[in-house]
Amino acid sequence: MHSDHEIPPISNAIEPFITLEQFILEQEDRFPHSTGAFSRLLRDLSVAAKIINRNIRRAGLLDIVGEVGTVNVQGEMQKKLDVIAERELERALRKGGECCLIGSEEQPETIPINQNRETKERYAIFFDPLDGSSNTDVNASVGTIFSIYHLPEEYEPAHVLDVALQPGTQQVAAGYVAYGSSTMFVYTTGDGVNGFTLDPSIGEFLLSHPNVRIPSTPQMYSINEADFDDFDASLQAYLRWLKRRNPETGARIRSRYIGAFVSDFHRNLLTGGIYMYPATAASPEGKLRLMYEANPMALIVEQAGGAASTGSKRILDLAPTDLHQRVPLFIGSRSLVEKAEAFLRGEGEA
Ligand code: AHM
Ligand code: MG
Repeated sequence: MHSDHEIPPISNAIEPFITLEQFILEQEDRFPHSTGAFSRLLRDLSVAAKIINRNIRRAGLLDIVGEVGTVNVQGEMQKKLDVIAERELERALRKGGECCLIGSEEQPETIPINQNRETKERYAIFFDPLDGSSNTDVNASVGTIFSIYHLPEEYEPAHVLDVALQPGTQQVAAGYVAYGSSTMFVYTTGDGVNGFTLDPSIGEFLLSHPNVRIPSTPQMYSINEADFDDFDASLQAYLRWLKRRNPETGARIRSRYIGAFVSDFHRNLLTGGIYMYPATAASPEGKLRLMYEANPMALIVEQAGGAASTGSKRILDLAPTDLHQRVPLFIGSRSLVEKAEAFLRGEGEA
């Protein structure tokens, strides 16, 4: 017990630390995909993340908040920080040399890079440079999402997108960076999920969340309920079911919606819960993009023991047809995703 005036001791740190780079290097021997080139690729992404982080942290002080004045391929006004994040990722990947194809939310077409490089290992990377970027104007959380695929040794350059567009099950790795109250780099190579927190004093991501598992008792649901009237009646019924008190415990799931997928996903991954962006009248295919939003998060959530679905199909099994294709998304704790699927099939409880 502590008196009112006594401050309870706070444990200083979890020592000894392992840095993201050390962790990646240690994995090299253990996994077929973790070669030197692959390790360098992850390192390049983490360097870009640190630079993006630096810009976000000072955004209110520099002239980098607000819109650029251009519209991206999604028809959305580009934010200055969208453009900065995109540029830093592209720069890091060009410099590193392991990535041969970039597909970005901010670019209409894929960008071939490092085509003349003598390398057997060629990777394609799809990313959302700054997810939830409308949040930057109000000092709320945002994120970066990435998805990595192997490219074959030989391919016809004109058809590179055809070989790069593969189902999510083929991802070599996937991850995200959450720029929240602290900055975290979370990724999977298909052997569990690990999270690293940036220590700004030494400029390193340190392993803080080893082997993340999504809790089996969900705490949160996340959806833009302003669209309620646009939802299918079966989804409305599911939402009503989510709001009920647990008849045994009296507990009720809480609602949280930040408006930045990375942040909502990250919180639900740690607390247990479900994030939903369904089809609506305005967005009949949903809003989120398969290649750089749904697929990478689907791999992560499955690796953490959760599930990701369109409402009727497993996200990772979808055969992509377009870089920017959209997909309805129900992602999080397996029990809640399966319940959503049941309601959408018309098999929910009354
Ligand atoms: P963005 O990638 O252009 O930022 O769009 C995706 C974002 C998600 O991060 C967020 O969950 C969603 O759009 C919010 O959309 P809405 O305002 O319709 O709820
Ligand atoms: Mg996004």
